[in-house]
Amino acid sequence: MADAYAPKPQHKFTFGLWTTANPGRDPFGEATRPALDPIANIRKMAEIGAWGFNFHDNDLIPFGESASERDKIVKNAKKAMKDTGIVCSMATTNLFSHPVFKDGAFTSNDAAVRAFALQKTMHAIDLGVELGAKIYVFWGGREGAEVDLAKDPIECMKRMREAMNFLTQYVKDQKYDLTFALEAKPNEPRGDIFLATTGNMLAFIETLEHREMVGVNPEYAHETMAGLNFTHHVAQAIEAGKLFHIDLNGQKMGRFDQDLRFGSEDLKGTLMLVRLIERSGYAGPRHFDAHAYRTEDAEGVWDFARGCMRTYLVLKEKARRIDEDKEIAAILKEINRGDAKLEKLSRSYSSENAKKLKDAKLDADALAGRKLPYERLDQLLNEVILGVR
Ligand code: GCO
Ligand code: MN
Ligand code: MN
Repeated sequence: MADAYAPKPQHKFTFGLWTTANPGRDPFGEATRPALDPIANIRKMAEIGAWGFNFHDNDLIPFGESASERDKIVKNAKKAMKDTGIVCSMATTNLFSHPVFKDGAFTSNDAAVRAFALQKTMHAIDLGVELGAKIYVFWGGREGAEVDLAKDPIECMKRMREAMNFLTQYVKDQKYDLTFALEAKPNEPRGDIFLATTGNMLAFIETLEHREMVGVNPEYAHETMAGLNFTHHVAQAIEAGKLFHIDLNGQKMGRFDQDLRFGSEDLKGTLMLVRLIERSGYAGPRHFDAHAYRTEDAEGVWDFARGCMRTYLVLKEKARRIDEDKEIAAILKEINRGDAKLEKLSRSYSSENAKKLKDAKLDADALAGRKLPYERLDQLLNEVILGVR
């Protein structure tokens, strides 16, 4: 569809190799689609207008593959990139599929498993950098517990910190141009996952040795599973200068991790998210971490992928309309009431300001009576979404 909503590399859309290669397997049923070769996957992403692809080490190189086979696959990936212009924007480690990680990776109670996780991650970082990745994501799917007695949660925080300090130093030593983005999730596959929300991650990052190299990779589905407002979490990350990457998808609140097509649920919330991202100056990838319904066949996967990008661009256009709407602007102006005299006193502390503020005449009843026309505001927003405004 070559119209105003056709995705182009400049939009910086990316997909994980695991997203479009998802074969439709779930805990109750086998795959419903054939396996997709990673090189064909990369080429197809480029063809439909994606700017980049992301991958877990084992999405590209099967676990335990020989060095010569690894080099062959890397060569083919580089050729696909050269032929199509697609870039590798992010890489990550699969620290969840192999049974060795059944009780965690960096937070495992077993020192040898923790060492193996570091070793695997260093190799995967080398691979990501070789393909040009500038961002490295950490999603600790197995870093959690079902039996709290078995895992000391304070010790697990310390182990996680040790791993991050070790790996940031490794990146510095290698002189790699790479930053880390930590991705939170409340549960699944573990009963509870440590560092459950983006807010937890932001606090944890401040305790790291090379915190300037580490930001977050919030995912729409993950905060939504926990019943939280995803846009607010992204906003906090932006304000802290820590939005390094983002995982976009769709999710019904409070359910299992559904990883639905972007915009397939909560269009209004999703629009607020796109508006936030676009107004923030965030220049990183718009990554879709989602997959096609299990009911789709191999071809339907690409309807899913096209749908994610198209919906993003439509919502971006809707966001522009909202910001150009005169009635909406008038209401926003009305409710954002400045007061130069009072703000001079309240915006920064001095003993003199404090004293003046304590004596200031502020009529709470009069303030409470000020108009806040949110019914009208939200209706206008709905009408933009519904396409009648
Ligand atoms: C999930 C996660 C993963 C990660 C991916 C990259 O819930 O399965 O979102 O898809 O994003 O492993 O680290
Ligand atoms: Mn997810
Ligand atoms: Mn994700």
